[in-house]
Amino acid sequence: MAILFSSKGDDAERWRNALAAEIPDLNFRIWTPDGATIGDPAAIEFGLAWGPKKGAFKDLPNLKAIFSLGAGVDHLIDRDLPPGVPVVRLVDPGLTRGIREYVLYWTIHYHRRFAEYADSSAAGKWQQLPQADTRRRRVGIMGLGILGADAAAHLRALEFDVAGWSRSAKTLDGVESFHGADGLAAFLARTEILVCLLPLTPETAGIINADTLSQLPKGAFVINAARGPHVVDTDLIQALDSGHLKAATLDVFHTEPLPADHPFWPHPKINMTPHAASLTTPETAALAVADNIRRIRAGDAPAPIVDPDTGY
Ligand code: NDP
Ligand code: OXD
Repeated sequence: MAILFSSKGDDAERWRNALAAEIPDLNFRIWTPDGATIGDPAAIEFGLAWGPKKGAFKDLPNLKAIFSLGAGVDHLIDRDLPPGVPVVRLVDPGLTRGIREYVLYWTIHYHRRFAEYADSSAAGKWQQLPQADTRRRRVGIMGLGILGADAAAHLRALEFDVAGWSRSAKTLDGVESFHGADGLAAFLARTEILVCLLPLTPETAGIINADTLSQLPKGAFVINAARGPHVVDTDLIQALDSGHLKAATLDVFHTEPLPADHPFWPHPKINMTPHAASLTTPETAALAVADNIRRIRAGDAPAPIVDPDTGY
């Protein structure tokens, strides 16, 4: 039994070791363009991938599942994956914790006006600002799945006024739920700090645009920790430059690494991180992958499987 690894950026040796610790009899093979390292294609039952080369998982007659190395699966689009083989998303408490920290950090940063304190400090100015109250700060999370629901629960623990927007209606303790196209306007109108944790699909691409940004109250903040193409870059810059938005935090971009001449780099109201809101850690993520391999071996379905119709 073997697993075939194909990723641009992930550390193959760490994955090999982490999986070996869980499933010692799992052969770990690394994809190369000439196919030389694959060995017997019939022995490969699993794929493990982030942005694999097109066709890397073709012609493997016993392939049972392809595991995404991330929570998102847009990196698997147009990769000529074999039809009918389930694609399994990564759900890893380590990944969830990272996003939680990122969302809490930036929400508190904006809520407590820490950038203004940093400016005062740099200018040698002693100036207190009015104390903000979390109970009166309206945070809105687009995407109430594994990551969005977790972030919402932890924001609630700090007593933020939290709402979420998803495809289907949700019942989450203390979180106001909006859903579907019909629920978007009301969700945006009440949201002072907008957090995007949506998957990238044809329906969600470009969702942070001039129209949706204009529906946020003046002085709002945007935190995008999902995918770059959720944002129409020029619309975001326009909303910041006009003063409608106060600031934005971006972790993800249309092109990564962000090109050196992109106008986001010098923008004074944009805070950026290099797709590092939460990094996949092999030592924790391998537990989830190994768990699913055991399920498949026992004749059960892995989870969560991507729905090809919705794309997430
Ligand atoms: P889930 O699939 O668990 O959740 C997705 C959520 O988005 C669900 O609530 C879903 O609604 C909602 N949604 C999907 N499509 C729509 C739509 N058209 N309209 C409204 N809501 C919609 O995903 P995760 O929480 O695990 O991950 C979310 C994303 O976070 C990933 O796809 C990835 O892109 C990004 N990510 C970024 C990282 C980073 O470091 N920057 C790290 C990890 C993930 P419903 O519940 O009704 O299905
Ligand atoms: C992910 C990511 O999808 O790292 O997990 O972006």
